[in-house]
Amino acid sequence: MDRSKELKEAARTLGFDAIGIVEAQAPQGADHLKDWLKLSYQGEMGWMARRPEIRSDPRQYDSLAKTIIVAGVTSHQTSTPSRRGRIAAYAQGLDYHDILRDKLERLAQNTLAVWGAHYRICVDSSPLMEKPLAAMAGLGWQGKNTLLIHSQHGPWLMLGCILTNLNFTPDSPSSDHCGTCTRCLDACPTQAFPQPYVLDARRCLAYLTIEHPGSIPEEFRTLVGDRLFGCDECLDVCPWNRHAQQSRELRLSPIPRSDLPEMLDWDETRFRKEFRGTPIFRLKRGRWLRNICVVLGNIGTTEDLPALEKASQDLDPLVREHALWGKLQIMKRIETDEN
Ligand code: B12
Ligand code: SF4
Ligand code: SF4
Repeated sequence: MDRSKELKEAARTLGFDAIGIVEAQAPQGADHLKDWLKLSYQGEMGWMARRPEIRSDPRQYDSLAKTIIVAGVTSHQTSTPSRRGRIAAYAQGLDYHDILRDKLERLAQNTLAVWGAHYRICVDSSPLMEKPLAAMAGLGWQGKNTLLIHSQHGPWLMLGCILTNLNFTPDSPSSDHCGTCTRCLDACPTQAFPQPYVLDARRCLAYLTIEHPGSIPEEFRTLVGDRLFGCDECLDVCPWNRHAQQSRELRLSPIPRSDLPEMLDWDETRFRKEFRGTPIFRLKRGRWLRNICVVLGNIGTTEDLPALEKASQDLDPLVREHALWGKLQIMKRIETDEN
């Protein structure tokens, strides 16, 4: 059998939802990374600005690479967990970085290693532009929300790549099927798209609740709504969701969570114990409690005040500041309701 076919067959057996092959080269539009950085759209993600010439050209990252295999696993969840506070679909279960790395390693071991090839696995944190590479490998197109849209799985594929020194027949790139649709741009609560296909991360709730290290700017706090971790607004509204199915990857299934006031009381040890192996673990306790305080400020009731009161004495100033804000918001709501 042709090696590309064998590889794709092995990927399907391992439960990948999409796979494609692209020659190792700078993806189309890679130059826009520099425009994006010039506008400081990366905010405090300093690692995005480090050595952009490597991020925009995979050959500079791995000089042996001739081919990039791009694979995806859908994170789509069809049921909504009942607890207060929303977590982005990709982060409701175990950490997708570990899951994809594990799957890609098995794929490489079953194929590339048998063929004696050099390979390197990349999931998210390596300096690669995964979305434009996926588009060139035929998995879909980069939509106006900047995400890779797959014709069956919509915007829900989580991506990972294998760089290898073997040559394969590449797949053809997909064309843009956004047409006149602007649903994602219109749905964004913070107007984070300065223009279609471009995101200012500093305004994005995924950035503000996950990557942003400090205090959440006041202008965005009410817009956070009940989002505890990440945001799925510009994914949920995409019409290419109509055929999207529940993820078959059981490790991505939602893990039951405690209620917000209870989690607000957790110390570092308890936080680590509860969230080890999940994406929330990377946030560390301070940012997680910061987010809980903002969400309670937006949706909490009188019953949440004692937990916020306690958190307003926390040793971490980040938690203290947001707990005071949360308490004030609830008290303002009670006052308005009484008048
Ligand atoms: C940094 C980062 C973020 C940042 C910035 C996001 C962004 N759009 O750049 C933040 C923290 C905000 C973020 C949020 C999310 N992320 Co993220 N993130 C990344 C990361 C690490 C790098 C992305 C990147 O290179 N950005 C830089 C810009 C320049 O890239 P770009 O948007 O692709 O730029 C293209 C266009 O915008 C255009 N362009 C850019 N500037 C300009 C300027 C002009 C003038 C023009 C014309 C065009 C243009 O050209 C560029 C090249 O094609 C990737 C993993 C990786 N290694 O690739 C994951 C990744 C993109 N994230 C992912 C996910 C799932 C999310 C969230 C959905 C999580 C959530 N639910 O909360 C949100 C979605 C928000 C959104 N609409 O993008 C997935 C996306 C999978 C998919 N199907 O597309 C990835 C691929 C991780 C993975 N391994 O699966 N993320
Ligand atoms: S993830 Fe949410 S805040 Fe970020 S761009 Fe999409 S809709 Fe806007
Ligand atoms: S919501 Fe519409 S414009 Fe946005 S990515 Fe989906 S199809 Fe494209």
